Amino acid sequence: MDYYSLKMRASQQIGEGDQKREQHISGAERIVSREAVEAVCSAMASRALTHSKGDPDFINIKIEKVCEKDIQILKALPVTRVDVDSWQQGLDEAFELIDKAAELKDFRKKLPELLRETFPMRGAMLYDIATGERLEPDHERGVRATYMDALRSSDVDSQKNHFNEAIVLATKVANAPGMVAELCISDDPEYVTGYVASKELGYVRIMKMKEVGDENGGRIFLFDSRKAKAEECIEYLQKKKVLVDTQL
Ligand code: WAQ
Ligand code: MG
Repeated sequence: MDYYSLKMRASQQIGEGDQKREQHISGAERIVSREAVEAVCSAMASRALTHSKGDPDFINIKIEKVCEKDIQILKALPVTRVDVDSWQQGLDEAFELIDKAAELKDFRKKLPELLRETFPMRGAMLYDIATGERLEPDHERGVRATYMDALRSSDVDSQKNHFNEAIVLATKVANAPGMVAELCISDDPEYVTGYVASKELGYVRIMKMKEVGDENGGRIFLFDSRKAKAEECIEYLQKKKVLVDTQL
């Protein structure tokens, strides 16, 4: 059977004159059967046009054929959840988990700053815990994990299901060569649940990680250059076709 990859991104021009820049509004990735292509494409357009971050003036939807033999099937990370009383406590829990995964002294002190740097980015920061360097070829954009979907998912929701999409992305990312852990906070203003994920930790949902209404969010992929080459990791994130089995 042939599959098709669909990718959507939507943005808006903001600012005046020299300050003019593209603000990312929405993005989505799917891998679906031929029959689902048109419906998914239309759902993507509708999702971009109704996003809470704003009204996009640029929407790009790219459709590509994918050979079944090039697709890797992964088992979804096991999910646990951490309930917290406040977003401050949630962030604290997340930093604690990341700190342990990175095995670096005082690393958590750096995390708020790193997280802030991800806020304007469309992709994720790829941070090398061995050298303290950022490895994204384009720091403004970051690296994007692409070509992934849930196995057997034929749904064509024009509304985003944050959890379903995040478990797919986190599972792909956790399986990338040299990946140590991921930290994620949505940039959708009304979505306050975030997560920390890795092969060892699984997918740890942290129920509150920011204030309602806050449009800042981002992702940090913690990578260890002693375990793999950065190029290999980026190649996997950006090119490898992955379907995630969430029913195992
Ligand atoms: N690859 C890399 N980074 C990405 C990608 C991608 N494919 N998609 C988004 N990002 C970055 C980008 O900088 C966004 O600003 C940021 O992550 C947040 O993206 O269990 O919805 O799509 O309920 O807003 C977590 C679900 C939802 C938690 C996360 O992120 C749960 C979410 P968003
Ligand atoms: Mg978002």
